[in-house]
Amino acid sequence: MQNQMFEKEKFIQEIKDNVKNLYRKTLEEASQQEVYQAVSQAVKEVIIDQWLATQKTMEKEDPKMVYYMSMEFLMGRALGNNLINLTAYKEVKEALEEIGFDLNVIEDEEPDPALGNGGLGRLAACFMESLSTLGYPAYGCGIRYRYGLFRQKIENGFQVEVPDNWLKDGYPFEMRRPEHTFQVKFGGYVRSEGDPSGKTRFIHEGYQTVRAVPYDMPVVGYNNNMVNALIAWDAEPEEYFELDAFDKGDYKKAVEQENLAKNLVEVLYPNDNHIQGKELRLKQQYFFVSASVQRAVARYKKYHTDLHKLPDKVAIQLNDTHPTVAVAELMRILLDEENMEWDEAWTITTRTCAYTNHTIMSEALEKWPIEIFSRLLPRVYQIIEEINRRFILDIEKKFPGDYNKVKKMAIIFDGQVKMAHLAIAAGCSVNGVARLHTEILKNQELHEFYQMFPEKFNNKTNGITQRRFLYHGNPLLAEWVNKYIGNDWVTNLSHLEKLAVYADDEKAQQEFMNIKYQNKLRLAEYIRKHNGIEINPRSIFDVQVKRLHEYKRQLLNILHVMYLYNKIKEHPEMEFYPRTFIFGAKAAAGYRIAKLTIKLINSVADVINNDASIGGKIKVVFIEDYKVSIAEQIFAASDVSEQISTASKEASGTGNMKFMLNGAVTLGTMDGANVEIVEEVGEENAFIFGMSSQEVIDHEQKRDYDPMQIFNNDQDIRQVLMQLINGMYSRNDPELFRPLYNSLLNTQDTQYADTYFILKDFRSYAEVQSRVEKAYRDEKGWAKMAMLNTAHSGKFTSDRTIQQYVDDIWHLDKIKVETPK
Ligand code: 26Q
Repeated sequence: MQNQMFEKEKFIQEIKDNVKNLYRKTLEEASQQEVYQAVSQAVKEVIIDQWLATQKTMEKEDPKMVYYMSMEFLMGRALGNNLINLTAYKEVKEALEEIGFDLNVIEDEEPDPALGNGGLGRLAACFMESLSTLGYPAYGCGIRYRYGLFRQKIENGFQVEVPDNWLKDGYPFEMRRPEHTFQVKFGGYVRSEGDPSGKTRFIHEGYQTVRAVPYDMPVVGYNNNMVNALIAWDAEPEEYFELDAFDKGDYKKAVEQENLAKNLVEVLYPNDNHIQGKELRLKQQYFFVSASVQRAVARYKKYHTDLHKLPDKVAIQLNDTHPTVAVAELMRILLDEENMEWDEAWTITTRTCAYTNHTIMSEALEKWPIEIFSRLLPRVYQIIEEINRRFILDIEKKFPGDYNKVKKMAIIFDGQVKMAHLAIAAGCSVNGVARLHTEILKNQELHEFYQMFPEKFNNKTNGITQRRFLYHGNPLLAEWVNKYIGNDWVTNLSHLEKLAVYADDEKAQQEFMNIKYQNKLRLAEYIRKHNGIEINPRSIFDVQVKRLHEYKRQLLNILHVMYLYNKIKEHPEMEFYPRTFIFGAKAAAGYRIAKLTIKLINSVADVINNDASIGGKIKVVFIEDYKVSIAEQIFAASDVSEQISTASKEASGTGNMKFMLNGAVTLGTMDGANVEIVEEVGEENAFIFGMSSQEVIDHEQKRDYDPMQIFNNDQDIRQVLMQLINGMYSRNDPELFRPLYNSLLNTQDTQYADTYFILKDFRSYAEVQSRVEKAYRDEKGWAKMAMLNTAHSGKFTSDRTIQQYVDDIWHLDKIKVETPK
């Protein structure tokens, strides 16, 4: 490799110097954490040279940039991936070995920055990495939460949330950039006055302000000297001397302003696919959006004078509706600060902004009460009212006399501001995140909008970065792939296709399965250490890791485990291939049914794992605190990838792609991107079950599904459900799991029983699970299937996804950064 930047002796000396300068210690005295900090500093220096070179190139070439706005960036650890992308991983590993350190152990010293919940946040992180690797200029814009997603502890089988103080030892891969501070204003009122030209001006007064101070985190491209920035905004109170309210004796306001800043960025909301309409959340949204839009406009004005051409240099992508207030903020700046006319400002805004939808779950559609919105953001609200007024005229023009359409589509209706409607009206593009999802948006959820703006709708099937989820997470497999087909796959994943010719090659099969076995040993060791459970590395590793949500149906999985356990107890002589069911999931702190499902999984694990009579045929493991770093190891070690959401509910899924890349076989429904995975790998290399999305939608519309009939007619299902309420898994409190039982059988006030069709799909799930077992007994057949999954996973790189965003929406040009001297 061409790495003079990591020349071994020099690098070792630098680590020694860093330890000395940072901690006044010698290497021998330094802790692992201190060595991690010292190594990271050394790596950061190299990155900064490339960062400067990238900046220079951008100044010279003046390319168009995308601002990817997201409330969440689930970056995962930086050190290892930065080394990989600097093509210095091996060199640094060797250098560290020479001075007695293990890079893997050093990497474990880094906290996982968990500034995201799950899929949406991790997608943003993969996108940033692909943008840099492909050489596209981009800023990620988000919030520097003091506390990321909670750490999960399991106590007595229950989830307990512990604060995630990720900044406590200092985070080496960030840079405070106070020179890019902006003011963000909240509250107050709007006064209008006519100026001499006769134009009405709107003046915002009596507001509170917060200073938005950015911390830039480098996002290193693979082997191309390109470094983009993730701008993570911190909030600081306005300094006292600027606070004239304080001089006027308004002590209360001064304290309020200080508290506002402190609370704003305190913590990430731990909800995933579920809205909590909290005022503070709206404050967070406007805070980072306003700062980001101001920065984008300021940067543009540094090099250009004509704001009408903003869309030639700036694209703003809204990661779901959470940053949608950006469209109104851009309008505000153009109208109030740049004195533009409405139509000019509107043309610029709509050409600049684009919206990605990540869900059709109705409880995740963002709406804000007018009362909160107008009080917190009075001027922005006025602008949204005007957008709405004009939009309603357009609706009436498109659907004359159809008041129902206005009702359904208006941005402000029934006392609420509907963020998705605003995003669709004010953007040039609306995209779903998998083909099926986009079709459902067009034909069902957003059908009226599709009729009105067919040209805006497009699909961008999600992807993942192979640099993290194969190269870094599964080094043995990465090596093996290199041996067979070279390493072009690192930047062009479609090359994996070349592995297909080895699928029948016995030697290749053995090597492939042996690597899987080594990875299973690594995970088994982790589980032994963290859970105190011994698992059989020769068993089938059957894995479901993702956020806990009813629609994802972890409950279906664990009910099926209970069913298998009953079968084995009834027929001890029955042939049964040993299986380890592995779960990992965090539940939103206030999501009662989700938390109870975690308890059920742990209770079932307790009973089954300690029942010597079944001879270890089944083990159940709940991995505590599922997060990006352990995820990488889990994908590498999995045989079966559980993707079992109720069809139509999972917009895409991205975990499904990470498993596939690592040679795990999908067991899933025809939902989200599973559909496209099956298309790529072939039906014979996946295990598909359950209702189709159309069947689900039909039942939902007809409201004709009755789970009680299944309960009454299927004795195995009945037995399992009775075990939820007879104390079999909750000896001391037989009623503990009653809410789960009720969720499946009792019609609730607002919901139907078994909203997610668990009983309806149970038989089909059990049947496909028994086919998995049969298939696994055929060692060669399974090896072939697993290998073909890796071979056909090329489509699911985020490089492909990003290229499609660039081609269809952003229209960026690549830049080429020369190696810094
Ligand atoms: C909104 C308001 C208040 C509090 C929280 C939220 C909130 C936060 C996070 C709402 C939704 C989310 C996250 C959604 C999410 O992760 N969606 C997933 O996005 C993935 C990437 O596109 C898809 O693969 C998944 O299918 C989808 O569920």
